Amino acid sequence: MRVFFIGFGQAGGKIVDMFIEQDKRSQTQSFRGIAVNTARTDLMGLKNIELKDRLLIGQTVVKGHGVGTDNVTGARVTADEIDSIINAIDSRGTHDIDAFVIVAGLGGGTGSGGSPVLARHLKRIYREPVYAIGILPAPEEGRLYSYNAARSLSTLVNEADNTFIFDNSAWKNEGESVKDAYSRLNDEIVRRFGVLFRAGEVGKAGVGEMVVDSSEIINTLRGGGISSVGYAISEKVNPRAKQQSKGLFAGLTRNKKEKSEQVLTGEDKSAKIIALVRRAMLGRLTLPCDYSTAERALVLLAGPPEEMDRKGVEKSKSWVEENIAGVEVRGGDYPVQSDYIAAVVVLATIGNAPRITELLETAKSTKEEVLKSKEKRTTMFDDGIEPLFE
Ligand SMILES: Nc1nc2c(ncn2[C@@H]2O[C@H](COP(=O)(O)OP(=O)(O)O)[C@@H](O)[C@H]2O)c(=O)[nH]1
Ligand SMILES: [Mg+2]
Repeated sequence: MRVFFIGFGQAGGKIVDMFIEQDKRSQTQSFRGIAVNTARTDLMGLKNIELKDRLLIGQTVVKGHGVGTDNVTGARVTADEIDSIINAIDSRGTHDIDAFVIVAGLGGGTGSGGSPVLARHLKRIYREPVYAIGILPAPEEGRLYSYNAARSLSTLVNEADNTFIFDNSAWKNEGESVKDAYSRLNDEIVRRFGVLFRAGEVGKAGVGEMVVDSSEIINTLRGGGISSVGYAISEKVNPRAKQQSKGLFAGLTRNKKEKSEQVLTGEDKSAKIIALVRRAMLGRLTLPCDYSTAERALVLLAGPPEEMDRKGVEKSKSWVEENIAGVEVRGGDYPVQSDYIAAVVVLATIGNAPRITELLETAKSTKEEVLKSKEKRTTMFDDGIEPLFE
């Protein structure tokens, strides 16, 4: 699918920059992207998005210094300057794209406030679906971040056609700070969504047996709400490449297992694919959630054409269907020149995710406390003394 990415705020910009980098190296060029921010330095730090595609907004309000964690200001400057954002998108070209994807960290200010506003306008102007990848803050970032994320997400789900969630707290390691984890987390994000959004594009490795086109991705996502993505990668499947990569030891390492891999039967191939899809769905999801509440699903397999197997794909689709709430499971394969098979499972329109419930509860109690402390501040001076002026 051909995707137009908009990276909003610092996290969003960095991640879209990585999608563009990945696309340059890929066998199909199917991504384009711009970055929007209120902070000049964040835009300067990008590497792959062209300079003319980096848009600074809110200059009259924050003078290029960013809105901090004030997402209300983030939303306001986005609304005020929506025409220049749309102009930047139009000048990059939209006639051949299949979808827009807005990427943002929901806990901060610019991306948190700006992305719901942008989603609304994109939907008003273009016919293509508008998706979002929203990143949830870790609780250790403080309650303001959770509060911002809850407000942003509640708005975003109503504006975007579907919102994929990536939860920073589920992905950072014990004892590791969120900041130290960023680059590893971003790799995980770009790897998963790169496979998903590139589905259906025809590269050098030819056309798959069961091709997934963009309309199938779009149909999977049409229930709206929030979605989560699972991913798994196989061991090296190409014995010749394995041999080469081992250099000096190549001749010595041809053990039984490798030999048997060269004569994989259909049964083996399909078992391998089913196992991989199971690992993708039962492993760590971008948003840990109860997969049995998903309304729809999409199963994607990317790998060398000789490793693909129609029966394996069909069987794994049935397995996913038995495990989710709905009955609509789409899927297929797409060939890439690679030594690995990657499986992506999209769990679309999730009914229950404890992390989201927790986030909304934190936000509610934070709001009540903010209101109470405001009350205290005003009652302290509320003892009948006349102010000098009103
Ligand atoms: N996964 C990931 N999260 C990030 C990254 N940078 C910032 N965040 C998170 O995104 C949220 C918003 O931060 P930021 O993007 O700086 O805010 P903004 O620039 O005002 O939109 C916070 O919860 C950060 O922890 C990043 O590179 N990767
Ligand atoms: Mg920041």
